[in-house]
Amino acid sequence: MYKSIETLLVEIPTIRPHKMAVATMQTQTLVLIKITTEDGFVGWGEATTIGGLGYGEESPESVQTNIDTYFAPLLKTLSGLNIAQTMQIIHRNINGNRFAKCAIQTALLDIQSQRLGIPLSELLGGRLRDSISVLWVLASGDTEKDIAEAKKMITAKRHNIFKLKIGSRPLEQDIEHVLAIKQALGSEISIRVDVNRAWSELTAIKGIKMLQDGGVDLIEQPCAIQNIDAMQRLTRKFDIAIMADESLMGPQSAYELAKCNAASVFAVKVAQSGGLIEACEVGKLANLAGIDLYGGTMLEGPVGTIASAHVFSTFSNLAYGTELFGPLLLTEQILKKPLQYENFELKIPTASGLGIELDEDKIDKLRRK
Ligand code: MUC
Ligand code: MG
Repeated sequence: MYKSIETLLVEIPTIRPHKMAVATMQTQTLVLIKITTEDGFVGWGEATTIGGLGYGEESPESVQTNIDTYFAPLLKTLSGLNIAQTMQIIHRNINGNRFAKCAIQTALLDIQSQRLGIPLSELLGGRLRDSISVLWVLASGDTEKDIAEAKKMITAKRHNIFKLKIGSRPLEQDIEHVLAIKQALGSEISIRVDVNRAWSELTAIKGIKMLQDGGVDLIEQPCAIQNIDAMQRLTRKFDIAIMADESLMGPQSAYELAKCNAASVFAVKVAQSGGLIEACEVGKLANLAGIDLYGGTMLEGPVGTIASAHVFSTFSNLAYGTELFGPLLLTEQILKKPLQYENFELKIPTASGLGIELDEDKIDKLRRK
């Protein structure tokens, strides 16, 4: 049934350095998987991460090695099974590796929805919207450059919500930077910050107080991944939204976080969740627990971005929008027709499957040989 299972590492420079507490990116390495079936269907998936091993537990190289060595041979023995049965056997045989599992599941869902002639969102229960709002991340590291970048985005109707990456500088400098941007853009523009787990609880208490008073709307992952107790205390202490990102690693951790009220918003990421179906489960769990949702990114290229968009289109509550801007941070496009960003939103394709067409010549030029 599966004729070939290929993995590709595609190197694309970013439009500017992207500075985060965990890494500074100048290039993104897209991790793509292409599955071709004997009867001529081609499905794509993506397992891109950020900063090598700086962000997640899987690196581009480890995903490629693990898919080529373990996943692909196993998958080739599983012909005739549906996606649920296939993923169950994969889970029984392979521990961890959420990013790789997500990429494989995405490609299988792409194939199945093409086979059925429906957009992938319909296989996940059905979309509630045809487009989703997308914010932009200001991370040049320079306050004036960030303000100019934001103003350009607002004028072009590309983005009107901004997330600022902080945590790598002393607290006072970070706060000054954020509040200067908030003041320059005005009260209408929503400003959020992502600390990428850089603060201790005490620093977080000081920082969040100042940011809340300055009109910032949301604090993302202030403390360490495992420090759920601190997240819980901060969520209780402040009115401002506290969002779990790195701490949220799929349905089980969504349950743990929800159970102890350790966040008021969840940043759902398909790869961190371990798959598109699991990301939907996280969304459902958040709904039941009264936690708001935000559509996160691992700064994927167009495959992971549009797969995420299909998932987020099914969420009944997407109160904080999404950050699906990954392809816009890259200097090269790898689709025959680029994703449609307009009026501050990303359009979700209506064609079957993921609804995108890869430019394989371009990919071949950019891939690591
Ligand atoms: C993160 O921590 O949210 C998402 C957008 C961005 O700039 O970095 C990522 C990771
Ligand atoms: Mg984050």
